[in-house]
Amino acid sequence: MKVFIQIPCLNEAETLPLVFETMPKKLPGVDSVEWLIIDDGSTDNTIEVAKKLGVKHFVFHRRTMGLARSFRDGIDYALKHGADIVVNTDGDNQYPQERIKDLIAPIIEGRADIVIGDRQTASITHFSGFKKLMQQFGSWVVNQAAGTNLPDAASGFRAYSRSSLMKLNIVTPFSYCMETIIQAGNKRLNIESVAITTNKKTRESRLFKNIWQHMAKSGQAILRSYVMFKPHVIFLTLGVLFGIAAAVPFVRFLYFIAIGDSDGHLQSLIFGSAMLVGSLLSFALLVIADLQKTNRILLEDQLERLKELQYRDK
Ligand SMILES: Nc1nc2c(ncn2[C@@H]2O[C@H](COP(=O)(O)OP(=O)(O)O)[C@@H](O)[C@H]2O)c(=O)[nH]1
Ligand SMILES: [Mg+2]
Repeated sequence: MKVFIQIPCLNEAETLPLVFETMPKKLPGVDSVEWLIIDDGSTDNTIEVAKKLGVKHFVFHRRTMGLARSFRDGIDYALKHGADIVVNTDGDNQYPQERIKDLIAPIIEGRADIVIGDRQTASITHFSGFKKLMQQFGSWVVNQAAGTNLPDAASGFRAYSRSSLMKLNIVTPFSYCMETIIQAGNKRLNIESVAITTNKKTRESRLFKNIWQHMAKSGQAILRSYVMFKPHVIFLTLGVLFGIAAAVPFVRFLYFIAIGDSDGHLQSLIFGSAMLVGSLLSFALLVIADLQKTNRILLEDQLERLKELQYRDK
């Protein structure tokens, strides 16, 4: 059993030593623990610091390519080097590395495919009330899309089994956290949560300037996942709403004709027609999205087989 612990880093020279203070060298039930840094074009001495701390595995990006891409490249490296489990933690010492043993336990015991460290956001003191509310709402939306019941969908502190990584494909450039849950849920992987307490904040988030940007980007990622995995939720709802908005003025128009008041009321007819077009378009999009979904499933099946071949005997 080989575990890779990966840390995506963008200029983390200052906080990496803190992270490695609690980084496990050995784990119960594991033969070898490997540390992997994905350097996303750092301009400080992250790499030298990591080497001094004993890191042997690196993935380098000459230019910053973003967190999702870094995550993907880290996974690729780990699978190529025979990882049975990949753990992800952050370079800002936000997560308690000493709890990695609890993250991997459900996978080793064969109960779970993915384990997520639940930050218990309701009790984080440096989160504002609004941020806590939004975290809960975001998790709820993700759970709806994934058919899961996870308390903390945005946590990056996670363990993935090798087989789950063969099935997951990250396509959004940005928020892979929500996307992986929605994909995993729809692919019927078993996701568990482990309650953790986060460490003291070392610095502001570099991924988001403020909570609004965070919400906009997360919203985008969630919406895209919905269109991919649950297109009927969006297009059927839109189609029905537009349909109702069309029916009401049409009925009104017919009613006036029926009572002999055929004078005008053209506005109802025009508005109703526009709504009807909207409704028909939504249903047409639903058919297209459904066909695309079939294509995606076939493609993903191929990809999984390809990965199994590519990483075989590794
Ligand atoms: N690869 C990559 N990693 C990043 C980037 N921005 C932040 N990170 C890393 O992602 C992790 C989380 O970043 P952080 O700023 O703490 O965001 P938070 O999750 O909102 O707290 C850290 O390990 C960072 O080094 C980026 O643009 N590219
Ligand atoms: Mg952080």
